[in-house]
Amino acid sequence: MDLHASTKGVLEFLLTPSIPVVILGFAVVLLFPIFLHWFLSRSTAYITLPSVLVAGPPGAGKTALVTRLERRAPKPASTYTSQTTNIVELAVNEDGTSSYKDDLDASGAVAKKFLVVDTPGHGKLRGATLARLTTASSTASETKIKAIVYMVDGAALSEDGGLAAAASYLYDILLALQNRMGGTNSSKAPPAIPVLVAANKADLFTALPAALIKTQLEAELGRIRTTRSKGLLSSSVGADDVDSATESDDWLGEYGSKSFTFAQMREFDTEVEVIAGNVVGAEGAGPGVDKWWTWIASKV
Ligand SMILES: Nc1nc2c(ncn2[C@@H]2O[C@H](COP(=O)(O)OP(=O)(O)OP(=O)(O)O)[C@@H](O)[C@H]2O)c(=O)[nH]1
Ligand SMILES: [Mg+2]
Repeated sequence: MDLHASTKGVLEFLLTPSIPVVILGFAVVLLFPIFLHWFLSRSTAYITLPSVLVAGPPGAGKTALVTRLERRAPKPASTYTSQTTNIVELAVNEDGTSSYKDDLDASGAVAKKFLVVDTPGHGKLRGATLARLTTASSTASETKIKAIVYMVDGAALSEDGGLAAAASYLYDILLALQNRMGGTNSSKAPPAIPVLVAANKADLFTALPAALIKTQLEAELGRIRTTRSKGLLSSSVGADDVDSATESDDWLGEYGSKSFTFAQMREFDTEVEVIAGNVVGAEGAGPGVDKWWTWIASKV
């Protein structure tokens, strides 16, 4: 009886038009979408795994590397020119010490899962890869790119056009990272994305050592920088018309510096490291992929 009376009281209160009830109704109507948004954005952030972007000119060995890591086998799958992005899920143990050959699922160890994104190297398909870098800055909950592996064919750099092809794509990527750090007007900078230049095919005797690849790439990036800035000047009516802000937007590294070095990217919170290795080749013919794996494992 008592319960009956109290429910009746509550019902009566709710159904009588009164200020508190109207306010309560408005609060529910207004707060529900906000709560729903908070709930949904929280759950998507949870399922987005950290990812590592593998980019580089065609034929560098990106797909070979990704399939070798995915299969945990010494031999990669036979590859062909990639036309689409291929994403694989990999895992490393909590302290990042497990080898890519370890099957963490089988051993039941606690593993950090992450994605490796193999992108096509063809010039016409690079837009999507570069767009991933610029969208990563706009909202934090989107693709969580933790690192970039930029692959080059260490034996093709000395060939005709090999160095130019390797450097021009790298220029675009580094410039995207630089603008991403400098281009935000919010005080909070986006998380830094380090770059590994993976000098591949070290098993071939024509492959250059990592230190030489580093200086050659730096020199070529410096040349590209000069060429592009001259293009900017001559395409405008007069030098005075050049908006200095847009000009420095296209200038990689320390503005006005004579030669480019990867160390200049530190100003934009971007570490660049060059490590040689090889995906295929006989045991002992080269350093293999272990150093690259260790680098990747330390960044995810
Ligand atoms: N000798 C040698 N050859 C390699 C090595 N890694 C990859 N290759 C070969 O290089 C060729 C190109 O490799 P892919 O993995 O298809 O190159 P990619 O970077 O994915 O190229 P795109 O998909 O066109 O951008 C293949 O024939 C590989 O077998 C290596 O470490 N040493
Ligand atoms: Mg490929």
